Amino acid sequence: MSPNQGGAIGDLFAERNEVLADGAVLLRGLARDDAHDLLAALHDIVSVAPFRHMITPGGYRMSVAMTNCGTAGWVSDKQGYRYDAIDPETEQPWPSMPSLFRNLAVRAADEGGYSDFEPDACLINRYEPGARLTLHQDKNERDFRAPIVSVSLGLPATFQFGGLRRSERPQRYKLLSGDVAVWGGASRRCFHGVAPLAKGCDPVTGEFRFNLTFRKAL
Ligand code: MD3
Ligand code: FE
Repeated sequence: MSPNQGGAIGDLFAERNEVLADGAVLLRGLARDDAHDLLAALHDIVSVAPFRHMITPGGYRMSVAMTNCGTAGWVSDKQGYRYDAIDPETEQPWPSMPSLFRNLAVRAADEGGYSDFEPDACLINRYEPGARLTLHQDKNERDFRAPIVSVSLGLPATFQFGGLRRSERPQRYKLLSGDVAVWGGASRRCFHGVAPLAKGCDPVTGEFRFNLTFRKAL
């Protein structure tokens, strides 16, 4: 079902959902009840593939710490950005994607109007106070027809959602723990970023914000 075809209150496309742009929907609180279980699964992943601060091609250390699960993981170093089946730190494959993760991503894509989403990559971002992601486009994936599903956990963040040019002033959205966004269609190539995280304490994640982004990378 397309997000634009919501009918009466209580319809499949719940009232809490918000269309952000052509192809982009925010499913507020979709993962709220799963927060504890998602974090437990995340701890298992991190025990195999620890968080690390990657280096950008320009030589800067990213303020956001990252790891991955799934067949493909997003990596950055002085050579550039790419997806790799092997974790460069452990020289082992990334941990497999837990079914709890996959099922949530597929359900969210479905609710956002994208059936048959087959994510093979899950990038896990960890924000501490002050950490941010400057405006960028996601363009390392092979096929832009598949959407990206993002799940926010823990401390709130201000998400910046711009247009197809960096110069367009972004809209700002507050993302809370359990919020899930689906980005596809025309919104897939939009510039976006995350403002520096404010200090706080979340009952599940403590002093961090985590973001899971599910992609079909290969
Ligand atoms: C809009 N992560 O890892 S996810 C990223 O909260 C990234 O950690 C952010 O951007 C985070 O690349 C935001 C939301 C998101 C993801 C992909 C998009 C928004 C998007 C692609 C196109 C447009
Ligand atoms: Fe991104």
